[in-house]
Amino acid sequence: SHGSFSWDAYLKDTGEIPAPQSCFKQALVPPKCEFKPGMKLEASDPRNLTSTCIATVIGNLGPRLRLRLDGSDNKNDFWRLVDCDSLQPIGSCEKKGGLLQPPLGFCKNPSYWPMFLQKTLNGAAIAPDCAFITEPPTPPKNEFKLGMKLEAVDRKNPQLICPATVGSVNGDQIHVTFDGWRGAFDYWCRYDSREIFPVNWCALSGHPLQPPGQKGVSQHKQNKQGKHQSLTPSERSKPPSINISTPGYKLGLGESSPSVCSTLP
Ligand code: MLZ
Repeated sequence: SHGSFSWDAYLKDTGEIPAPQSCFKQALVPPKCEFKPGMKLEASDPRNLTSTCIATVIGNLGPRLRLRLDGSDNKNDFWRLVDCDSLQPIGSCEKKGGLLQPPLGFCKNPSYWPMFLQKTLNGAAIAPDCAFITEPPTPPKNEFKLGMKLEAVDRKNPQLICPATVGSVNGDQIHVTFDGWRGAFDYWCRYDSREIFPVNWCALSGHPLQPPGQKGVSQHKQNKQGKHQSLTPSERSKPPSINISTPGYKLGLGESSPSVCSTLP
């Protein structure tokens, strides 16, 4: 229903096969989004996973939320599925005996945090408990095979989900390669990443799906085994031992100067 791209014709055309649903840590039926823009919730800070912060829903695409940490700037928005365990209702942290933390890069003096927190929550729209969906189970092992098709978040443009192919498998990691692009957007992730989805997930969830790129399309059509020869041998060889690309974390200003941040809009 979004755009003109159809998996059906594309898969027939190329003779390639979708990765089975059982490969993915995703619900059989994509969850509904009960969050509305402006609602507040608790989220773990993508730049500091041990701390729980207040976040505001900026928007959503289907069941994916665009979130901003209160007290952070508008350059560090991140995306989470509504069935993600790192999201919880306001009050959950306190119930567990924890304390809400300012985000990394808090835009005010740390001594102002308690007052900031009080003012932030006073009169705020609070996301209802029913909006938080239990995370789906993790598949017991990596069942992805070379050449299988999927839909994947473009981490450089994290609002986008795009047609992709498993370019390599190494232990618990898979190499996500984007169809019709030359490799600049490709990445390694764990098989149980929440950023990869079965074919037709976007259509089922109401999320837009980008069409494949136009780079090397003729090569792609010759390539019925799903081998992606646009990658260099070194790109294909090994996953990184540590994943330094924390979702939602844009490298840039402010890391070493947490007392400074840009003005909120
Ligand atoms: N504006 C960007 C979008 C690229 C999206 C690629 N997704 C795999 C460009 O055209 O470079």
